[in-house]
Formats: sequence, C-alpha cells, structure tokens
Amino acid sequence: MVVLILLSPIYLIIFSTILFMWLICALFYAISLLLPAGFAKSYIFNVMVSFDQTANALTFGDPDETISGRFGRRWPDSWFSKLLNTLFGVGHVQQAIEPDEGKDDLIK
Ligand SMILES: [Ca+2]
Repeated sequence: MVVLILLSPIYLIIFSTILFMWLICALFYAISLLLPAGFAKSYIFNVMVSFDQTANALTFGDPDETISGRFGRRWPDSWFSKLLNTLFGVGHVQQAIEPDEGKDDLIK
C-alpha cells in the first residue's frame, strides 16, 4: 500500500510541491534569524513550521511533528540530521524533538 501511494503521480506532485515550499520556507527562516523578535519573525516561523509538519505527514510521519524533530528522535546521526544541524545550528535536530510526538507515525 505504501509503495502504491509513493509511486502515484498525484503523490509525487504533492510531495515535490511541499518539498519545494519547505525549502523556500527554510530559506525565509534562515533570513528571519537576522530579524529582531516581532510580528514578521513570528509569522515566518509559524508558516515554516506548518509546511514542515505537512511535509512530515506526507512522508508518513506524525502530522504534529517537524521533520527536524522526527530526524532528531529517530535518526540523530544521519547525514540529513547533520545537514539540518549545519543549516540551522549545532544541536538543531536534538532541540526540535518533542517528547510527546511521534506516536502518530505511520511508519515506525
Ligand atoms: Ca507538536
């Protein structure tokens, strides 16, 4: 069933769109790190987290968890976790872990 979903053209279109949006949001988030705390910074962060969680749900993760939190919890030493830590700061994936999340992962 999972393979059929992954290979369906609609899923691939949706997933690539979300991945593209997530990458754009990650770029805006990196830019927002330069901004002082306030409305604009909070807005960018909230939108980025919502796309991040959508991307996590599309890859069969908990819909209330970010990709960073999922990698920090499940694969903290993976190359992607190291990439995220390089992009967002040392210990990013570990700090993104929410202890109460992950129970709704569809792939354990
Ligand atoms: Ca959460």
